[in-house]
Amino acid sequence: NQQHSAVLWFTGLSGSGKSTIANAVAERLFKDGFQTYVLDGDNIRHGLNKDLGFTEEDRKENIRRIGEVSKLFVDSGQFVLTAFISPFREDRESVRSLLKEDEFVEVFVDCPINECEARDPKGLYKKARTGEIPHFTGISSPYEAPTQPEIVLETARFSVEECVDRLIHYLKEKNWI
Ligand code: GGZ
Repeated sequence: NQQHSAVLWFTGLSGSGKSTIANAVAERLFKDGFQTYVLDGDNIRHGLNKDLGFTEEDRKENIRRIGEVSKLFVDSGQFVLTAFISPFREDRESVRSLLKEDEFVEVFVDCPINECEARDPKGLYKKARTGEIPHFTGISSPYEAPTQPEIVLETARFSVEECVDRLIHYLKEKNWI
């Protein structure tokens, strides 16, 4: 009696709420007895990908490796939630193509840049504006919004709890949980 396994691939600007929502969803799934794992900057960019920065080339490689790691987690029977900006459509589609159709859920964490910049929890937008941080997503580096995401979460309009509920509802509708 195996659980469904899939990647919930969060994409969105810095400060949009990807990690917050991914961790809250993971907690809900875990409490309900599902195997889950969250991949984010803390456990990937500080370890496996610590050789990578934020040039276009490095971001592509970052996402490629995360895609491969995600596939391993899916093969091991878990829900894996990834929280990376993943700014390039082509890279996200490459990850999608590594997996089966019902194993990849693109979750667009949609938040206007002015709202992300107003939140600026780590002061990074401020540093991006002064040029202290180069090629910062949304300021001096592009973000390509998904065109056909499975789910859109508008975090400037809905609370974290509402966004979590939305995603849980999606998984229930699919009969995966
Ligand atoms: C964007 C940057 C940058 C630049 C450092 N551009 O809000 P955070 O801090 O915690 O999340 C951002 C994180 C982005 O790493 P990702 O691995 O998600 O990016 S990508 O998918 O594009 O490879 C931000 C911080 O790292 N950060 N410099 N220049 N975000």
